[in-house]
Amino acid sequence: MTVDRDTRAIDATNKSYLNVRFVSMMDLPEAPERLRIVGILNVTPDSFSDGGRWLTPRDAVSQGVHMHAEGADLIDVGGESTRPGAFRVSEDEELRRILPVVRALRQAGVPVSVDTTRSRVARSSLEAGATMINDVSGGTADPGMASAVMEAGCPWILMHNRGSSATMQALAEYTDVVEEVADELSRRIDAALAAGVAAEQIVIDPGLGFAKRPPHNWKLLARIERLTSLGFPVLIGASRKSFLGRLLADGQGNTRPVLQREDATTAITTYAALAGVWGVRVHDVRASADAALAAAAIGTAQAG
Ligand code: PMM
Repeated sequence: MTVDRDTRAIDATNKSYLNVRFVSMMDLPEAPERLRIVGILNVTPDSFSDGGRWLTPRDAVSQGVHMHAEGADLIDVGGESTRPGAFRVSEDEELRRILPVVRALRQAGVPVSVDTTRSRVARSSLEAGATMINDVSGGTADPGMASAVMEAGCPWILMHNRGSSATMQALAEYTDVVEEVADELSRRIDAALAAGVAAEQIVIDPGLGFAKRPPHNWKLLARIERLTSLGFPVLIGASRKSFLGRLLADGQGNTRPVLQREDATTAITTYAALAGVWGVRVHDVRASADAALAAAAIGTAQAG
């Protein structure tokens, strides 16, 4: 198979690749010798940290360009909040929010990932130039998602979750969270492979905060090698999440406000880099990009 990445046309077997950008891990920005940084860009009114901040395409695009300049390898654009209890938006509304941003970021030369659980949104985003699909349902929300990413050949983040945003917190019951998340992710990987998705397309994510309580998140971080040993790149999304707010609570038990959880986020980025994780999904790109570089420098010095 030959791939013409500029025209997006593909001289493929008999698959319907035409007009769909064929991307693979190789198409991600030049593999850095460090942890990858995925910058978060929620074009939603209600995401817990940046909700409502980048509502106009213009603001969203300038924030995406800014994060890219600060060291983000990809910008993850989301048009629907995934926080527990969030209301679902229609597909059309999700597309209306994200497509202009995806197109403009691509035009600005910024690699884009799209945070969606819907195959129609994924397909349209890939046609608009997205490089990667970030699916917080791990492929379970929409049976058409596997064929959408298979046809595009793009990287696909399979995140661990249980239930929906309405039910996930009630499903945060585990006997051994690390083994259960590893098993459930393995099943999602098997389903993706059975649907024809290539192993090279798959990235896995423990889904911190999704059907997980704080001790579950800490256990998953502590034993992250159980997930890296599955043989797929691992992405971690800890940025500003409520388990960090609880960790940093004041003497009265008030959780640390969202925007004051950055240093703890950066500590987790450093840990992730040293633990062989592939990437982190963060709001404050500069701090995590610097931490990733410092960790990589230590790694280089150890090797030399
Ligand atoms: N967390 C959120 C949204 N999307 N995607 C992946 N792959 N991993 C995550 O941990 C994750 C995600 C929720 O955080 P946000 O509201 O700040 O985007």
